[in-house]
Amino acid sequence: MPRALITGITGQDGLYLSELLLQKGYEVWGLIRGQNNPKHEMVRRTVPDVHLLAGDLTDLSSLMRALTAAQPDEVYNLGAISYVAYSWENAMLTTDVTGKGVLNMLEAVRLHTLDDPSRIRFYQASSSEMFGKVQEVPQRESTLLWPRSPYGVAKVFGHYMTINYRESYGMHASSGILFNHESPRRGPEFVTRKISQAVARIRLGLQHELVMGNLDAKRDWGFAGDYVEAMWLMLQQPEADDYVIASGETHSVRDFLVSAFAHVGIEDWEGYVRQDPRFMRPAEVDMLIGDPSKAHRELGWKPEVNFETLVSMMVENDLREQADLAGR
Ligand code: NAP
Ligand code: F7E
Repeated sequence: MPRALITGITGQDGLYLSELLLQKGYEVWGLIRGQNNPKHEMVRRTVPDVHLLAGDLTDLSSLMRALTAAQPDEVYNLGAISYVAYSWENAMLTTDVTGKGVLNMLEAVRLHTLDDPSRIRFYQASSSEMFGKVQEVPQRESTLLWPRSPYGVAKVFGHYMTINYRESYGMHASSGILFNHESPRRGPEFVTRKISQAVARIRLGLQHELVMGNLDAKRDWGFAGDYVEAMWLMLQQPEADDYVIASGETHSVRDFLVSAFAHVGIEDWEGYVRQDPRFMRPAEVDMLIGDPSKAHRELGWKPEVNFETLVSMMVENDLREQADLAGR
């Protein structure tokens, strides 16, 4: 039975990846931070077969202890401060967790496998935010990186550190450059879930206004359930490498709004939406669109859920969830 250790187990991707690996017959271990993490129970309920370990990406010795306990064949480093807007307000913390946390995890794996550094396969959750002010359209593995936020800068550090450990120590360390991926499990601070929740509440008469930031930003959105499959595929390759994982389509935030409101039969959506500078960013990533052809070719990976299906899935989920919460 192969064994996997996942950091960021309480997050969107951690849950989907745990389910995928359990289905594949893995023994799954998850790292959870804090002395009384409020998401502990949610993880227990959602993926009861996952073994949970205490640890924090900023604490190297906790990562070493986790490796000793889990004895993994594969490590998926998904833990991060991942909310871009928050990263300006907490740039140093973001650097410590999202950037230096990767170095801590790589170093823990290296020290744990001194006999054979390729014994553990390592996945780093890199991000399309690294492309920032895009230097090429569409973005591919070779596109020059130009991050636009403390989060993006921290991810660039983690990305190059992963490549450096692969080149320096012969580690099987891969970096997945994943474009935005969403789901009903997406945190409500991210724009897609903020919209799907608000649209559901407006339809149910529980909310009357949605306050937004920049509606012109464009993103290449996919479904998280499809994207975790790509993480696993990367670690099954004989050689470690870097891969762009994207849908190859781009849509604006406005497109997402139109589609979400249309799903509940509201066409005159503009009457419900107000923009506020509070949600504008000091530096915006205007447009992202990925070229996933290397992943198609070498991993045989293709996403199954398209944009419209993703929007419907999220709005339908929130209609049910919000109705339940309102006791309807
Ligand atoms: P998420 O839902 O925000 O989950 C982040 C996870 O990191 C949570 O489990 C969080 O734990 C954990 N974490 C935060 N600080 C930590 C620390 N100091 N030590 C250990 N764990 C810590 O993110 P996601 O959407 O699942 O994304 C997974 C990874 O992919 C992240 O690295 C993200 O940056 C990256 N990524 C995401 C996307 C996307 O579109 N979703 C795209 C590209 C890359 P708590 O619950 O305790 O806070
Ligand atoms: O913003 C605009 C905002 O916060 C998307 C993370 O998973 O994907 C995610 O980062 C766009 C931006 O995601 C609001 O300005 C407008 O242009 O949903 P988001 P993100 O910043 O793209 C990347 C790939 C990651 O790696 C990150 O971890 O939407 N926008 N109005 C808004 N965004 C938010 N959050 N809230 C608004 O009201």
